[in-house]
Amino acid sequence: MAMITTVQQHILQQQQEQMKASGREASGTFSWLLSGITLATKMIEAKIRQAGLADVLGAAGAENVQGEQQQKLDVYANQALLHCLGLRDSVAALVSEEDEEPVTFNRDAETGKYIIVFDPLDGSSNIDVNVNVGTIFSVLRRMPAELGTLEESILQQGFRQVAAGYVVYGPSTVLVYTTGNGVHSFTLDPTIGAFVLSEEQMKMPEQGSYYSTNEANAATWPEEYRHYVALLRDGGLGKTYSSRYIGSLVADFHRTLLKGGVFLYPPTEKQAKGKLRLLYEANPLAFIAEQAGGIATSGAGRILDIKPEGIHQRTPFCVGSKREMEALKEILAGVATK
Ligand code: P6P
Repeated sequence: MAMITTVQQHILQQQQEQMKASGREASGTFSWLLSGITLATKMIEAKIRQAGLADVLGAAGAENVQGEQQQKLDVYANQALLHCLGLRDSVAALVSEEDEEPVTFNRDAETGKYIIVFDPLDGSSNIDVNVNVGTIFSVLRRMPAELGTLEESILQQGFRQVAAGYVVYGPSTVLVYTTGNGVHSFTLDPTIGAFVLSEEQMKMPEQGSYYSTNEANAATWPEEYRHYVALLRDGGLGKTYSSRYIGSLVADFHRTLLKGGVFLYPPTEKQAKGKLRLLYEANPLAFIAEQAGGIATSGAGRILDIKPEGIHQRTPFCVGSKREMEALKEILAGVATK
């Protein structure tokens, strides 16, 4: 029987290697924490597979803090993550796209060392048309009390993330994560209910052949973005491009990670600060992109350097292969691309 590596084993190996390098014993706390996330995503996956059968389709009637119609699966996904992670005593706070305020646990700083930020079910409006949706998560370490409050720990810059990942619920269910030591992917094997290693040290191609953006907004983008997309279309980067836009961030990002190219959500007239959320969409995906050799920018600078002001803050979000992103940064810096 071919040897399999589950995500639990992989995380423990990662921790042991990182601890060996630092001379400290892997505490296992971190892998126990991530097992809470993977358990919740398996519960979400099971519920999604039932969608359309058990009447989980359609709005739950409630509205979330974003003023969006909550789909029943949104509510379920949020509850699953809050439940599975709330039981981990290493969690100091949970921040969800679905909740206005963080859920905090009054654990002392020694025990409650981690903050988990997540979008429980991104792209949920696609559920009713059976399009891929995803869960995105980001893990921050709580700062020592003398360096900052729990609130300040939640608003740390993205380069301080200790882990980030997502699960894309599609034809298969794939988990991708990084703890800062490369990007690794796992495929859920429903026969054993485990995420099994499919690829280690994933690298985004230097250049791809897709650009991914909602071109209906092009008229109100800053001019540089229209110029950039025209450059891609006109073969200015030495390749012909095809357009792929699923309208589900995790699916569009996952394709960009595997195939290269670029995903753009620039500022628009309706969303002058961008539409996507910094803490639980842009930051985790930017961490993964950089770990895979890609680049992620807000247009004004590196996503991971942005100092968050609020937990639901939005940002323009452009992410992808080195070649495409360097060309974008040149145009945004006002330097014409050669
Ligand atoms: P638009 C889905 O609602 C979402 O939050 C992301 O998953 C997706 O990338 C984006 O919005 C799509 O936004 O404005 O192009 O429909």
